[in-house]
Amino acid sequence: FETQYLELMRRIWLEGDERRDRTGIGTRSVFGAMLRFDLSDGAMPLITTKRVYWKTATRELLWFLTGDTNIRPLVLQGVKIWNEWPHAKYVEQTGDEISLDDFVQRIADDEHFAAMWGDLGPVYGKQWVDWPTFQPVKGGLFRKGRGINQVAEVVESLQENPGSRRHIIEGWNVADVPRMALPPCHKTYQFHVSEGSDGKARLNGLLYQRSCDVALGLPFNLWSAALLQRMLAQQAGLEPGEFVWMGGDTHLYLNHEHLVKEQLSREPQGHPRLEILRRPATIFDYRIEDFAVHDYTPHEPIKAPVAV
Ligand code: THF
Repeated sequence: FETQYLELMRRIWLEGDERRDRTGIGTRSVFGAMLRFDLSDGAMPLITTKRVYWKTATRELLWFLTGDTNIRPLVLQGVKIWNEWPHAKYVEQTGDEISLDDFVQRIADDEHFAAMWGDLGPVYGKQWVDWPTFQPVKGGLFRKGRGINQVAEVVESLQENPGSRRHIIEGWNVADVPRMALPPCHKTYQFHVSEGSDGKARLNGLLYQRSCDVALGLPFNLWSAALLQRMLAQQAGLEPGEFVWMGGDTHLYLNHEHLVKEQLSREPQGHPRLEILRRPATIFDYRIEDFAVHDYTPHEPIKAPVAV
């Protein structure tokens, strides 16, 4: 599997179109890409040619499942991956040239400040578990309805109607996109139940990602999507099946050249496996301690700046 990832990286670097992007850094990019991975026997698409902080990605996924969109709970757990966006917005809107570190410290120390400046808008968490609805009332007015918990509905539909082609979790809320700090990249998840050769029902998953930072984001996104699939399989009483990843604009940032060169010089090593240590009552009750990774002996981390 990892060979597919490295091959994609090589192809983008050598053959990708060079284009200017929203962040001003510039990318090389291909449009349309696919990776496939078999999750049976605990196998996970965890990259070994650099160390991937799978616990960080797991904390992020658990935070999505709480429905929260404020970075404070992540900051309090030492997860830094969303800090740049609220910081940039704060500096832009107030003219206060506070450093990123000082800003993040203030988010941790000051609950009121965090409520004002730590929110990313109605991003993943909100759409996944509380997609806003409106009901028409008299006179062309609308009243706020109860939000839709797409994740709970998928768990239910997997159990009640496994053969359905509608097991979908969608992040791209067209009406809400303008209010998001960043529109969703990993935007559509589809799940699918098939019968394995052993006669057991297997849960397959597909993630469609509209835009993909192959060096920094993709290792996180692969882990998180496969983890969500494993959790859903456990909840629905299914065996983990195949995981398929599809990318739209699939790119490498030009300032990630050192990472690309270094990573392409390395060989994958070992076959990491994920063990889920207990079966929580619902999909919303998992904790970080529930996950153990075995046989993960990656190469050294490779640092690279995130484009904001
Ligand atoms: N924007 C860009 N330009 N790239 C992304 O990968 C990305 N995301 C999320 C939203 N916007 C994005 C944020 N996710 C890292 C990892 C994931 C992120 C953002 C940053 C990162 O810096 N990883 C480092 C350090 C990890 C750590 O400190 O724990 C790494 O080496 O992996 C993709 O969805």
